[in-house]
Order: sequence, then C-alpha cells, then structure tokens
Amino acid sequence: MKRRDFVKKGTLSSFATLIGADIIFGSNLPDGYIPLAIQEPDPFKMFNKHKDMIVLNDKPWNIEAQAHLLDDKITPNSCMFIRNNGLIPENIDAKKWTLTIDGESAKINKIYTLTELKTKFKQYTYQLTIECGGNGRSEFNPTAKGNQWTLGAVHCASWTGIRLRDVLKDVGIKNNAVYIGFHGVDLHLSQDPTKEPISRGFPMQKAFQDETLLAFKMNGEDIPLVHGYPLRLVAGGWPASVSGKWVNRISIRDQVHDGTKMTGDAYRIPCNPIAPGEKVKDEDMCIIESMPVKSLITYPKSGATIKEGRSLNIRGHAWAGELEVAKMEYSIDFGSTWKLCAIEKPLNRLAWQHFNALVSFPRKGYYEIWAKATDSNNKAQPMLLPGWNPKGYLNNACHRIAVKVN
Ligand SMILES: Nc1nc2c(c(=O)[nH]1)N[C@H]1C(S)=C(S)[C@@H](COP(=O)(O)O)O[C@H]1N2
Ligand SMILES: [Mo]
Repeated sequence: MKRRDFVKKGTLSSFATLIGADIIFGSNLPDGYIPLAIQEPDPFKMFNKHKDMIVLNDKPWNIEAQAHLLDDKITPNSCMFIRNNGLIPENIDAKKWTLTIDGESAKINKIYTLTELKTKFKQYTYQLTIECGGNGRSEFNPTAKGNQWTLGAVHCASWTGIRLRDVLKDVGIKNNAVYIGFHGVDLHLSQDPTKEPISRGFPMQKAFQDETLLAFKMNGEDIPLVHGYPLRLVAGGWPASVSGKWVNRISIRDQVHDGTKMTGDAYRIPCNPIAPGEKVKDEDMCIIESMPVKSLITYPKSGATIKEGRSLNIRGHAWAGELEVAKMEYSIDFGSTWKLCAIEKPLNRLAWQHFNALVSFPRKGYYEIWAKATDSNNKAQPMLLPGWNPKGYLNNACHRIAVKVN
C-alpha cells in the first residue's frame, strides 16, 4: 500500500467513527475532500449529548452539564459531562482488548482479555458519583488555569463491571503494595506516543473497596466511547480523574503512583490553607482524595417564576465523597436562616442522594434559593467560595438559583 493510500484509509475510518456509519464509497472521495457531514461537526450529535450541554473546549473535548440537566436520579448519557486530557481513541476493537496487570508489587504480570474479565469474575452494579476535581473552578479569583467548569462536571450513572480487588487478588499482590496506577490508550495532545495524557491512581485501600469497579457497562449498555469504552475504572467519591477511561494496564505500585498528573499542581491542593494567589512549595501540596460535601438544585431551573401565594417544590441531589449526606437545608434569605429538606438514603454507598422541599415565599419579589448539605462528619458546604488553590479545585460552595414571585 502506498503511504498516501494508507493515510487516507486511516482518516476514512476516523471519519466513519465521527459520523457513526461506514462511508460506503469512501475510497472514491477525492484527495483533500472530507465528508460534508463532518465539515461542521455538531458535538451534540457526535456524542449524543443534550443541546443545552456547554462546550468548554474541543481540543481536547470538554463539555459540561447545567444544573437543570442533572435532574434525573440516574444521570443519562445525554447529560453526562465529558472531560478529556488527550485525544479520544479511535478504532477500538473490544474483541482484541486486553488488560495487563503489572507493577513492582504484582506477584506476576498477567494479561486478561475482555471476555476473560467478564466471565471469570463476578459482576456488580453500583450507582456512583463522579465529580471532576475542577468542578466550580470558574469562580476562583485570581483565575485558576484549566477548563472553566461552572457546576456541571458531575454525574451519577449506574456502572456495571467487576471489582478491581478481585482482579488484583487473582494476579497476586505483594505485601509492599501501596497504590495502583492506571494507563489508558488515549493519545497525548502532542500525538507523541511516548507521552501519556493522564495516568493517575489511588491507594490500595480505595482499590479494595466493594464499589471500585473495572466497568464495561454504563446505565445498562456498553460504555459510550467518549466515557471510556470498552473498559474503565470507576472509583466513586474521589476526583473523577482517578476513574481512568480506556484502561488497558493497571500497575500495582510499591510507592505512590508517579504517572502523568500525579505531581506538581495537578489534582493536588495546599495541605494547609493559603492566601489567594500565594505560591506553594511542592512538598506542601497534598493529593486530593475524597471529594467534599456538595449539592445541586436540579429543579426548577434558575430563573423560575411562580405566582404569589403558591409554594414551589424544589429538588436535587447531594453527595459527600466517601461519606454520606446527613442533613440537607435550604435558605431563601441569602443564608441567614435555613430550613430542612427531606433527603433520601443513597441507593448504595457513593451514590448521590435526592432531596426535595416545599418552599413558600412571604411576598412578591426576587429571591434566591440556596442549598446546603452537611456530611456525616458534620461538615457543611461553605456558603461562599472555599479556600483558593493554584488549580482551582474543590469549589463546593452552596448552589444558588434565582426565583421571582409575581
Ligand atoms: N484515559 C483517560 N482517563 C480519564 C481522563 C482522560 O483524559 N483520559 N480524564 C479524567 C478526568 S480529569 C475526568 S474528570 C474523568 C471524566 O470522565 P467522563 O468524561 O466520563 O465524564 O475521566 C478521567 N479519566
Ligand atoms: Mo477531572
């Protein structure tokens, strides 16, 4: 095959992936022509996302939800945010997919096919809250670099897969194991195959939890490509960056995993609070583990109007990293007094919890409803922006919606 033909074949199949259909007479496409269907790519069509989702970046693709899009108890694919550090892999053949387990603390190196993983180990389904560590970053001042997520970088889908622990045990773990690190097949933005866009992980204790999955299904179907098809880690309650997509290798490490985005400012915060804009020494930065308590009002959409004398039913979800949400409150007077919401138990550990309340207003006018969750350690969401940090992580300030009573 001539190199030109080879290049063309490669791009044809990637065109086909984008369009979602084979390009039947593709080999006749004149040189330099690209299919009309993708000359103006519509991201919402490409990823099957709701049209109200907001594109923050297309190189790499980063798309967020809005609070009202997250109203479902179990987040559907159409409303799940997308966060990529590199390029979405193309031409994945699940039949040929393998997962390698290696690392200093693996007793042996072992390679599993996807079929082996699905048949050899027991399958479990959990609903798991996954929130990007940078969700809410856009509020920080001075501005923190990175995608300017507002509220929508969180989802709580239902994931089916096998327990990471079962696979690690099957391989054999040495006593000195400390951490696991994942590797995925997505390409670095520079397209340099020796670089990884991201390779993070978590301590053995998290790897051993019942709910830490190697998942191959999301909401009962194959995981959509952009969310990690055909195999991804799902570690609920921790920054979503540890839930590696397109995972083909997991290393059992005898030290804290030192892959891409495990060091420096990436997914690390000052171990102790600092002044906004202050520089922090590397040794004073700590890796983010469990995410802080947080909540979202998902109904009504901010800007709702109601008639005087009517009460308003509000609802939403609250979550608290590794903990449960113990109390949910709302305020209509900018946080000066609070009333209780009803809050449900989580479907399983690490799933978000649904709340609702019937809100009445004293008279006509403009109001804001603020929502505040408190975790089982009695730690509440801050009303205003929490501590500044260089990359703008962990903004769990109270969610506010605007309401007008006419
Ligand atoms: N292989 C791989 N895994 C990854 C990432 C990535 O870029 N590549 N991004 C991480 C980050 S930072 C987040 S927030 C979540 C986003 O998951 P989602 O796109 O399914 O919502 O995936 C994580 N896993
Ligand atoms: Mo993230």
